[in-house]
Amino acid sequence: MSVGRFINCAAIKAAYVSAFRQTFHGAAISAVRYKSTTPQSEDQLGMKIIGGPRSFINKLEFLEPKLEDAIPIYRVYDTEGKILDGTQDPKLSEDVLHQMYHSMIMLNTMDEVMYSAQRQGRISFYMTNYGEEASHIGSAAALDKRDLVFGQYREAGVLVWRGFTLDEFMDQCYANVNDPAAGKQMPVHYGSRDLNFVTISSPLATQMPQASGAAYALKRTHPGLCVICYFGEGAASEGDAHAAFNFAATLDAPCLFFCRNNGYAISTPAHEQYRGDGIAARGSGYGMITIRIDGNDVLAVYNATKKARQIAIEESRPVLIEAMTYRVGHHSTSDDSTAYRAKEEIEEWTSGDNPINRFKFYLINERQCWDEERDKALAAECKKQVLKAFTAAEKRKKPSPSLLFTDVYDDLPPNLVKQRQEMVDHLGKYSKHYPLDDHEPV
Ligand SMILES: Cc1ncc(C[n+]2csc(CCOP(=O)(O)OP(=O)(O)O)c2C)c(N)n1
Ligand SMILES: [Mg+2]
Repeated sequence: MSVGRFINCAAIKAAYVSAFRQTFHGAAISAVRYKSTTPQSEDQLGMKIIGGPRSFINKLEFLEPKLEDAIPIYRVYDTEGKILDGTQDPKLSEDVLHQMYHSMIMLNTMDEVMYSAQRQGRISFYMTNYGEEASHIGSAAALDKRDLVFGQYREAGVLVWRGFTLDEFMDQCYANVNDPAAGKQMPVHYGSRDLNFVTISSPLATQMPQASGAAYALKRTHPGLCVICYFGEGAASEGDAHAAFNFAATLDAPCLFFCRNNGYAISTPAHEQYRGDGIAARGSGYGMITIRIDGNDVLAVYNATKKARQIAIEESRPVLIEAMTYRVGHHSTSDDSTAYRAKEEIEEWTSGDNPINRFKFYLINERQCWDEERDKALAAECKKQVLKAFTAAEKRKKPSPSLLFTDVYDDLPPNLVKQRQEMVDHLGKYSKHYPLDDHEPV
């Protein structure tokens, strides 16, 4: 009951339609279009109507969402990395292309190692980014590094692109002495003031109204910069998402709302998440310029984000991007996705529409700037670097237990002063029951 229309890609439409039928049949059902049956304009009627220009019809007619009106999906290359329309190839330099590919492989390698580390009980929790590498790297590469990023939690690739080091990733996940939050956040709740990446927070969509507000502030204080706000199609059901869209639209705030529509919100598939034509269809309702893109095509993501950034800044308005992708991994290490989706479905996306392979095919076949030998060498080098950072992070001590009480209040209130003293006394008395040697002194 769904359709996935791509711009510039009639040939592979059929394959995608079937894939999208399975996973995105909520995302591409329909789009509302306004019909014009002999309208009479506001001017003709000589009326002023609050809320903007209106026209009238004298036929009783409801708007019917239609399958064929679904917003199409913009893409640059197909699943084999073949360019569909040469005018759409951004023709990035080999250096930039290699940097993008390197970031995708590094992200992937880090996920592999950290996922296994969690399974072995070495860290408490982890979330992989498998399948969404192109959405992260394509969008991050199109931004100015001074643009402010509000993430949800599955955007580690944006940090890789910006230069967050492997040590920083590992130290946060291990909650060791170098973790800026001193273990008070769960793993993958990264943040970096230096890299203009606002710290991740667990409650869904809280970053969205904050992003609208920050974009409004940036417009006033730093013209020429914008905010990008990443969120999942599941988070888009939160009230905060709607408040964020409306504030950004009415305040003309330069905010890029980047929806990662990966088909699932933990176990809830997109078709149970919403009716209508997915997230993109909401854009026009808020007066936002909008595009739906192939999130597994790194060049489509790059082009769309670059143009969206230009519009947001030059016209001072928000832009909504819906990137269609697929969450290949489990939601997190607390989830087993085979309980609610078929293994064949995962396999189909892993092999049939793999963002890393598609980019690699483009590099090899369209640009002749990559080969299998270099590919193997890159994979080995990334693994070496990730393991080195991983081993170092694991060896570092944990923060002092006293830091449990810092960073919330400037002056610790008396009840917490008392609790801290009780903790110190308790640890002194029962020290042999706690791994205190692994920690900095109390
Ligand atoms: C306000 C709130 N409600 C529920 C949760 C539990 N929760 C964590 S992630 C998640 C699913 C989010 O899905 P989506 O936004 O599509 O992002 P994805 O995990 O697919 O990247 C839910 C329901 C939460 N963290 N916050
Ligand atoms: Mg999702």
